[in-house]
Formats: sequence, C-alpha cells, structure tokens
Amino acid sequence: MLRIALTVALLYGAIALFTFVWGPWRVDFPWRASASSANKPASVTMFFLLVSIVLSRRFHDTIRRGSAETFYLLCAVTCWLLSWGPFPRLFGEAVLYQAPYAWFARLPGGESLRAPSRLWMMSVLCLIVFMGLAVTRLLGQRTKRAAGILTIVAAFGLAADGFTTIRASAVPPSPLVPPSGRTVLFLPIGQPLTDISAVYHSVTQHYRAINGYSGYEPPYYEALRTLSDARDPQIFAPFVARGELHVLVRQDDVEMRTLVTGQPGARLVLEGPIVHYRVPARTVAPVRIEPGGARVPVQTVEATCSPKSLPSVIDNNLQTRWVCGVQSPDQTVIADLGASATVGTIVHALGSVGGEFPRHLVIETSVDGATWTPAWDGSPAVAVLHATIANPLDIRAVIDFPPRLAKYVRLRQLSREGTYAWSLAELEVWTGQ
Ligand SMILES: [Ca+2]
Repeated sequence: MLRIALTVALLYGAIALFTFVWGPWRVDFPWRASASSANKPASVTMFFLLVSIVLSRRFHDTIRRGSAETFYLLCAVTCWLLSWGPFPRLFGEAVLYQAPYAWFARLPGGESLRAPSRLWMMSVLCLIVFMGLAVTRLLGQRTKRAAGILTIVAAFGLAADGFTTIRASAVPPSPLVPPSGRTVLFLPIGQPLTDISAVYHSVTQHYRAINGYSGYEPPYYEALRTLSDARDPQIFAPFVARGELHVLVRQDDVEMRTLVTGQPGARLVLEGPIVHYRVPARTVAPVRIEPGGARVPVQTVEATCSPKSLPSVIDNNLQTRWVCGVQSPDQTVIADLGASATVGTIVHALGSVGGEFPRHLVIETSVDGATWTPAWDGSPAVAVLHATIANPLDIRAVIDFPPRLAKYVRLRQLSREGTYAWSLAELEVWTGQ
C-alpha cells in the first residue's frame, strides 16, 4: 500500500512539474489525459504524500511510542496545513487545486468553520507546549545550578520579546453639532475609516448610524458600498423615503460633498473637519421589487462556468444557487425559453447572499441564438439594494427592459471584482409591464 501511494505521489508530482514548466497539455492516445494547470496534480501529490506518511512504519513507531512531544508537534503541523485554507495561493497564484482544509470542510460540520488562517493560533499553542516539554527534558540533563541560570536567562528573553506597548490612534473628528436621535450616513460608506468613525460617534453622540463595522455585514451593505464607490445619488433614496437624513462627509472629500449638495433640499448644518448636511425626507420614485406581467418558463440554461450547479437557477428554490467564481469579464449565462415569447423583465434572485450580484451586467435577447439584441446595460446595485431592504433573506432583483420577442435571454457579466463571486439563486424571465 505504501509503495502504491508513494508511486502515485511521484507520478502526479512529475505531471505537476511537467505542467508547471511546459504549460497546459493534452493527449488522446493511449487514453485521454490533459492538465490545464499544475495545481490539480500538485493537490493529488500532496494527498498521496500524506497517505504515504500515515502508512509508513516510522510514523507507526512514533505513534506507538506515544510521546507528548510527538503529539504536539503533529498537531502543530496538522493545524499549519489546515491554516492554508481550501484554495491556497502563493504570490497570487493557485498552487494547489484543493488543500487539506477543503477535504476537512467536507466532513459533517466542517463547512461551518470560518477563517481557516486562525488555525495557525492552534499551531502556535502546540509549538509552545512542544518547546516547553523539549526545554524541560533538556534542563533535566543539566546540573541544578545550570538549569536555574538557563531558566532565568530564558525568562528574561521571553519578557523582552513580549514587552511592547500598543499606541492608541487619535479619536477621529466628530460632527460639531451632535445629530442625536437622527439617522446618520457617513460617506463614503463601506470604508473602514469612515465606518469605524461613524460607529464610534454613534455611541458618543447617540445617533442611528447607517454605517456599520463588524465581521458581519447585512445583505444590503455591498449594494450600498457599490453605489457609494460609484458616487451614485441613488444611495440616498431608501433612507430619505423613510425620513430626514443627516449626512457627514470629510471636509476635503469634494466629490462626496458635491453628491450630497445635489440632493433636493440638502442644507449645510455646520462645516468643520467633518461637514454635516441635512437632507429632508421626500417621496422617491418607486423601484420595482416584483416583476410585472406573466412568467415565461425557462427550459434550459447554459453558462461559461460551473455547469454542474446550473440547474439550481431554475429549481424554484432560493436556497440553491449557481456560483461562477470571482467576477471577471465575459462570464455568461444563457436562458433558453424553448420557443419565442414576449420578454421584458428578468428577476436576478440572490437568495440571502446580497453581495454576489454582477457589478456590470449586460442583458441581450435573441430569437435564433445567433443575433443578439441589447436589452439592458448597467449596474444592478439599485435594484439589489431595494430588493434586499424589502426581503433580506429572499432577494429578487427586478430588471426591466423594453419588451420584445425572444427565445433566448443572455446575461453577461463584464466587470472585474477581486472579492465577490457572481452567483444566481434563480433566474426568472417575465413578460414585463
Ligand atoms: Ca435555486
């Protein structure tokens, strides 16, 4: 068994090295084989190397001897391997298709763990215990006096290493007139500095902050951040529709100040390092959160990525989804309606994952699957924001376009987004109006 595992590891190691040096390859004879990148064979190599270690006589002997040092050292190495996360990268390049953490996450309950890098803390703890045991054994072989001196020197070393002070940051400037009891938006939203400052002063000045800062973000927050980054005046709509809004902007942030002063009825409250505006409540044009007309059934779907999970976009279940990896240009989904029908609306449903909407979406339709007619082009952030506020756990963003006859509806994602994937819980097509 050990020999077989080692042979497989060596074989895949050679394939990984070959692919890394000479690039993608493919053969059809004597059997079909191909590799588009080195990370898949490297992953198999790693798996069989680990199997070889577990099967080796030396490993068994070490376990049988059962020393505490070995236990903690093995734990440290295991946690270190797991701390790489499921898809480790080296200098931005994927080096393994799947790392041990990805296999671990398949175990019951494993997928609910998050932040795999924190497993490194377990490695550190195990290394500390290992060092303690090793030093105890080492000192046991010295005279009492030498052991005492070494202990004192080591204690000073530890104290010197850990002796540090953490410098506190200055308190961020606050609005000069506290907007106590008001609803406050500090722009730009979704940036750590303004978010932390807004949350801090919501405590000292007793206002309701729209900004937040936490490991958790509500489903609508990414849509708000997208509108804030785009300096889109639509960012104010859901809030002014519900009441008066107080907006804070840094004095030197000219773009954001222009955005706020462009709001109907916006008044300057006071200018300081933080400029404070008041925007009155008003009626805003409603954004549709339910599609119009009749639903047109989608017969089949195809996409440029993740074909296995594609049936999830037409299973009438908002909990199941198709995920197309991190957003990059020309990711495409095509819905086939089976026959020509009037189409004028799509529902891009996100379930409860509000952040994974396409940042730049182009919708096109076709009657023959060859010639495509533009239907809609833009950012669905506004539709997502309103859909998310209306139904945070069942998000269905409605996008309308001029009705036309079509047998195919094509969705193309054109932007590059470093963090968020494009995902689709359901794709609905409607006649619209
Ligand atoms: Ca679904």
